[in-house]
Amino acid sequence: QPIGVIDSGVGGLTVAVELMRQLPNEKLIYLGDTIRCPYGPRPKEQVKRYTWQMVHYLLEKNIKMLIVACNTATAYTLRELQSTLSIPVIGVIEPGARAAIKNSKNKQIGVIGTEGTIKSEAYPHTLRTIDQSIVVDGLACPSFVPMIESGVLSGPEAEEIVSKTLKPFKNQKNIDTLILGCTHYPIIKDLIQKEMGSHIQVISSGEETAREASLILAYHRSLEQGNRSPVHEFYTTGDTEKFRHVANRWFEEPIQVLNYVSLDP
Ligand code: DGN
Repeated sequence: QPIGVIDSGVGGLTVAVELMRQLPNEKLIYLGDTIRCPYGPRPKEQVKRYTWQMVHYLLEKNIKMLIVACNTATAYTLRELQSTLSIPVIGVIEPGARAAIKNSKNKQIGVIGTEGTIKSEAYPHTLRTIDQSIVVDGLACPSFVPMIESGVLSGPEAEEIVSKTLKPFKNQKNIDTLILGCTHYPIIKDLIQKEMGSHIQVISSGEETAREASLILAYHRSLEQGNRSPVHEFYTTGDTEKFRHVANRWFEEPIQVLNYVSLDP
């Protein structure tokens, strides 16, 4: 069975790459809602509806796990998906938050994302659930996703947009770690890193999300192995029909495998 991955567009590919690297034997089915991208400025209810539409499409494809590789959709829909679906559902916010906390020394963490993600306060909430003393600064970068979806990934235009947008964060905040709270942003990570300076550690959630997916898969595999009823094998050196006749009266379930075996005297 495949793993389903959804995003509002190409951003989730940054997570898909990590999934493919860490889980080379798992098949992915990716759905990017490119035509309705960006999700960032859309109202919560609309993002939820679009997300559910993508999820229903992938459920038809019989996925065994869902990765919501979009921070905006994760912020608005993760809990609902997790409590409704019978398959494991993983979002990108918690893994990203964990990675940032692991990295930060001064406990001052910056988050950049879509307006929706920043407004939802999902990152400050998640970060402080893990460690109450974390100080979080958020900044919405609404121009990044349309720029990336249109294929502008480097050059003077991209540099100018990135520099203008990140200005409020540069040199004014004491953060030592910056979470890319939008799965599109790792695509322009180099530009962001250059703008912020090398003293800031820039964190993408892809790697940590893929690690969580592989842990959950391993756990489910071990559960399956534990629960699968063993198929017993019965052999007789005598008449198999007579043996089966007695066995089937004695056992509640008919015996599946019954073979004649000849042993050396
Ligand atoms: N990749 C989406 C996210 O992580 O939030 C981008 C959202 C958007 O569509 N603007």
